[in-house]
Amino acid sequence: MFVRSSWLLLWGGIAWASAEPVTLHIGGTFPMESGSGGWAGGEACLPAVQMALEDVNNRLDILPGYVLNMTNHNSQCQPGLAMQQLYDFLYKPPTKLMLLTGCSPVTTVIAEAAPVWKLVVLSYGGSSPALSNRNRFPTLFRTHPSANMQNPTRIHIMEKFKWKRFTILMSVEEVFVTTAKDLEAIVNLIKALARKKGIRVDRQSFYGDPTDAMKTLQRQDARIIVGLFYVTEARKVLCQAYHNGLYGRRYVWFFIGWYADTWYYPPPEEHLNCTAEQMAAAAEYHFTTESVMLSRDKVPAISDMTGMQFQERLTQHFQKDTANVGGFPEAPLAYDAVWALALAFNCTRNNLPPHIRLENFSYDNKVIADTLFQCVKNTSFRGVSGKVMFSDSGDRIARTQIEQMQGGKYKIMGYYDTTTGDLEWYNKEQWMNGRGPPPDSTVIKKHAMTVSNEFYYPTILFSVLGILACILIYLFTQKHHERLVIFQSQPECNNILLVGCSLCLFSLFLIGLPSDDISVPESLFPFLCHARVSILLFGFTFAYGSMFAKVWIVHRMGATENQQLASRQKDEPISPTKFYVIVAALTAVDVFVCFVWILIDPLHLTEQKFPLFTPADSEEDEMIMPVLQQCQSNQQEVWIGIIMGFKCLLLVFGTFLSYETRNLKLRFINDSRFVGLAIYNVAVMTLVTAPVVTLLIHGKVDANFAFISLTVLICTYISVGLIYGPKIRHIIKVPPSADEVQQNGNNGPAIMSKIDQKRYDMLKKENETLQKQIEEKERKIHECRERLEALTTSSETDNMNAQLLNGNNKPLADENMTYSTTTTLTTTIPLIDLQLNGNPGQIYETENDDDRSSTSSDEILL
Ligand code: ABU
Repeated sequence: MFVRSSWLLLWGGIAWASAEPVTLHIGGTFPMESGSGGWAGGEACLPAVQMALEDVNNRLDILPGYVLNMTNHNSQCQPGLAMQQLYDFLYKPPTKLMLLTGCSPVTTVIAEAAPVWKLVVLSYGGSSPALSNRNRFPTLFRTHPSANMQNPTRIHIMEKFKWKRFTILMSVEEVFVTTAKDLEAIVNLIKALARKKGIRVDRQSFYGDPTDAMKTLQRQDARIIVGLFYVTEARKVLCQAYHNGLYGRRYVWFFIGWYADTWYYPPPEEHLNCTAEQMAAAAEYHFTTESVMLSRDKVPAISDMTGMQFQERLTQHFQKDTANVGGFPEAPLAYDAVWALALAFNCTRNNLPPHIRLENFSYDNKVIADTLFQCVKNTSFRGVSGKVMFSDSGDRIARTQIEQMQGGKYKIMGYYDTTTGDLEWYNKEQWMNGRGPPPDSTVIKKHAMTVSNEFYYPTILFSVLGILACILIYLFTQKHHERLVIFQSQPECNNILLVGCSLCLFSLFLIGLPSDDISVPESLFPFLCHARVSILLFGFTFAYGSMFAKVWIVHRMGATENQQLASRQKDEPISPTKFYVIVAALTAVDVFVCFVWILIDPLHLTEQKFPLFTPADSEEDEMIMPVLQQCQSNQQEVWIGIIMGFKCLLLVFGTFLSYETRNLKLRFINDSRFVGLAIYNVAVMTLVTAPVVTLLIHGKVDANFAFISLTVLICTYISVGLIYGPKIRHIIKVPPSADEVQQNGNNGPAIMSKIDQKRYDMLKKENETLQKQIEEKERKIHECRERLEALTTSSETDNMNAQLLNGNNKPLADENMTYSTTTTLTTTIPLIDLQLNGNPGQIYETENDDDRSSTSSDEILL
């Protein structure tokens, strides 16, 4: 049985071998040159197809009894020409069973028309994503992967080098338009999924001449550019890139990877305005992406060759370096396309009904066409380009290879597997100047305009000294609180002044932030804003309010209509509560305004941007944008107006009160004149600083800070100095005992008003005059006494006495009446003051009026 079967098989084989093989005809278009632009892949793909036909025809197990024959045309990658060639295929016998096409524009027109003649089209060189449309191209299959395959790879590389912005520069061909759209769609999808929010893609297109598009790229400051065009246009773009300076350290170009290795050398017939060196310089460090088209597998393909063996065999067809052979990278695809076609024929032959033969195909034979379509669709084999199988849309699935030009040679950087999303990266990339990947756009670095250290630290030093001085003064006055100069100066009120000044000085720490050395996190900025305003505001209110309270009270007492009451009050202690009430009232206004402000229109960080400038010492592509960080409310002007208005009113009113009370002095506000001086100082400084800071030097950080700091420092130092300086000096110079005498005797020069001084001088003068009068009277008395003594001792004494007793006794009685002891007269002196107060001129009038003088003396003595 076995012997009989073997015999029959052998006999059949001999019979088949001896029979004339049936020829199956196919048509092929090959772009042997790129014409006005396109892919000239036929140069290598045609020999590869011929090699495949030869190999298939030599195989006994594939299409036994058949030979494949191909009629081919040079399409020049021109769709119009290809249409004419299609008619040739169709209307010139023999009937073609299938068509092989290369170059997308040609594949597009042929694959769109072929279904009319029930023809299956197999493309070895059509990369256009548009070709994946089954409705438009119902009978198209391709061994060439879609150009879309590179898009996920490109995005992955962008992410790897942290490029968020890139520009597509493309030629207006459907293959590139659809590729660009697919790339944009991926970017939009990424954006939608929020994986990379900032990613942005722009597109520039051109037809034939890229000059204008290149200028636009330059204007747009494009740095990462994905080029989608055929090689002829690629050379034009590169030349323009050279002339427009769009190459070098700051730029990264992505080109299509299937150009020949030396594609950038300008062919003389293209008349490019660039030398080979210029083109090489512009091409350096660009990247390419292309689907892997040659299997590196050691396992032989269906043709019994590995990918490498195929390449070696094909290389022998060319006399020149294969790097310059058009379509050499795609040749494995063309070779595998023939094998796919042969296997599909084989499959169709086996699957046709017995009465229908493959060679009987006609352009209206639906059965053969459908069977052939199904067979191509189900094709699966190991080719020299890798595993060959087709998706539902007729596309080939393949890995992507990434290369970079380094020193004029392409180096493999890695591979990307679209199906798994894995990037195999060899970290061999190089960058101009070796500084890593360039940024995707001019890096604009924000530079916060901060207070310079030269201003900040000295201010802080003086602030600290001021605060320390306030603390020491407080301790000093506490220690000497029993001294009248302190006790009678409303120390509680002065302590509020010290607290206020310390707060004002402390606010300078915050107003100077951020400084060169100290930055403030953005999250803390609102807090800083409110702290600055509140501390300065309350500091001012405490310090100025305490001084204002003093002049206010002095003025009120000085202006009292009942002068007698006022003069009595002048020497009475004043309750500190009065001062507290005034300061508390002013503080309450601040608290209310601050509270409402923070509640309804809080301060927040705003950034005022200033013109960009290029740093002098930077080699990188960066510009500096000065940014002024400000505390801002939506209704800032309103709030500033309310606060400034109130404070200005207080300052002006305080100045007026100080002027009004300049000559008044209360014993228990012994420093009111110094307070007045301090108020003048604060008013002048503040009323000058406020408009200068808000209007003239706004935006000048250092000047602004310097002005505010100087004002605060001068105001606080002078106020504290004026109010405490004399007191400290007095306490140090005058011992406490002398202090008492001075206070009680009312003769302390430091604490006597002008009016008191005048009165004191007048009284002194009057006292002297009275002294003289008394001396004169005593002298007269003395004379009278002497005369009296003399009379009593003489002999005539009796006679005289008789005379006197008879008719002249009145004068003697008067003399006796005016007689008084020395003691009595001396006691009279201080009492003259009282007489002066009642009627100052009286004393002088009574000099020759003994009666009234004695009456007066009697009254005083009583
Ligand atoms: N790899 C060559 C593709 C040519 C084209 O799609 O037109």
